[in-house]
Amino acid sequence: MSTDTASNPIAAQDPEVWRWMEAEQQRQASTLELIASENHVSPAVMQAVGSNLTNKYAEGYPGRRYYGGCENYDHVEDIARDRAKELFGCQFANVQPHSGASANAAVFFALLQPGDTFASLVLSDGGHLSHGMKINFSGKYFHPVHYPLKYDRSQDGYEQIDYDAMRAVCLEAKPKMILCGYSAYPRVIDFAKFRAVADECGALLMADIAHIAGLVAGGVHPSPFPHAHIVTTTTHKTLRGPRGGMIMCNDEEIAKKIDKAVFPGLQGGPLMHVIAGKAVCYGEALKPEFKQYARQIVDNAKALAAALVGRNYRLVSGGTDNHLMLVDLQQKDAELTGADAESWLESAGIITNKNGIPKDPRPPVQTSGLRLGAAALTTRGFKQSQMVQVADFIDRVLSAKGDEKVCATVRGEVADLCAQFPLPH
Ligand code: DSN
Repeated sequence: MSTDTASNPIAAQDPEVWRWMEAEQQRQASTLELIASENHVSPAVMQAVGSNLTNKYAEGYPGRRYYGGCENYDHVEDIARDRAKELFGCQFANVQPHSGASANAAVFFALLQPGDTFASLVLSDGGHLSHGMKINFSGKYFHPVHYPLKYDRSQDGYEQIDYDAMRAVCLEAKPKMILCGYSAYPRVIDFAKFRAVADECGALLMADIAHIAGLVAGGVHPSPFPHAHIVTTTTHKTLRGPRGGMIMCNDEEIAKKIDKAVFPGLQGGPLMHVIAGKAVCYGEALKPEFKQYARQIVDNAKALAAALVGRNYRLVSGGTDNHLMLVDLQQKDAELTGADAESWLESAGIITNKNGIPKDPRPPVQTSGLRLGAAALTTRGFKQSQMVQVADFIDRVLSAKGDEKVCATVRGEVADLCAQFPLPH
């Protein structure tokens, strides 16, 4: 890439930083991104996030700002909110949360009092740290109770949510809020069942659709609306937007409380360049092509899952309905940890993350599982046949226990495959 000042100011002005940005470009271009929470954004989203909209404070909301000069920002935020509402079919959207965790924090602080009980899936079963982890705000200032998965191998729906047990936990604990939506759960979420239990125990239902937002927007996962009272999401996973968060609902009173909790409760100035990126991403997701993209993500995940099962890997819950899967490495090799698998695969150009599996005997820094997602590869244009190739790469590396020669050979094949499927440009 050019290093002259006009076309590449960073390279010209600050080669020390540019060197690593360029290296990162190379890394992304030549490796397979299988982290289920990551994606490759379009050049239009990238342009918005790198734009002059970073220059301004716009504390407040459109038409009610605490700084002058916000008229253009008001339009951008209005577009983002309107598109979000259209995309997800809801009446209110707050597009200011800096991240999914801060969106979740805003909901807790808007609708619960410190010490209030809420129900969720524990992190080690696929939940999220902001769903009640002890050292997170959610577990420190609020009181989580956790509903289980089905842990008995002989049960139908093994390692899937145990909806009867969830109901029993909630009727017993009488939570003020029930959370559904997860970070490492490969199955469809039955939002209607959660809402029925929420109604039975007088709780609010919050759906955190950070992982599946793009699938919901694309119509390949049921929508949390009209069941959930509050929906939070990130914008950068399957939705393929900039790194950020969002909160949606259909109730004006709840919406007002959420707006206040986001600003001035938890945040100051919104990241308006990121909000512009969200607006652009929602515009992309409203196009018919996005539906095909979402469908292809699920088809690709299923193809990868089937190819791994065919190579004697066990998947948590036996497969996937969405964009991700959780490989239980123990069946393939009792000694193999998620940490080793992640590191060996990385040396072959395959980027994944170690992940605990339900009832994992190993600690989170090791784990017995590997989480794989199909969203980023689908963005590059991968179809089912390439996903089978990816399963083959993974199996060769893991079967060879990370042997250097095997990793180097696979690394070359990965680079060749990547060259055929360039990043969005
Ligand atoms: N850290 C994200 C993930 O990888 O799923 C969730 O916030």
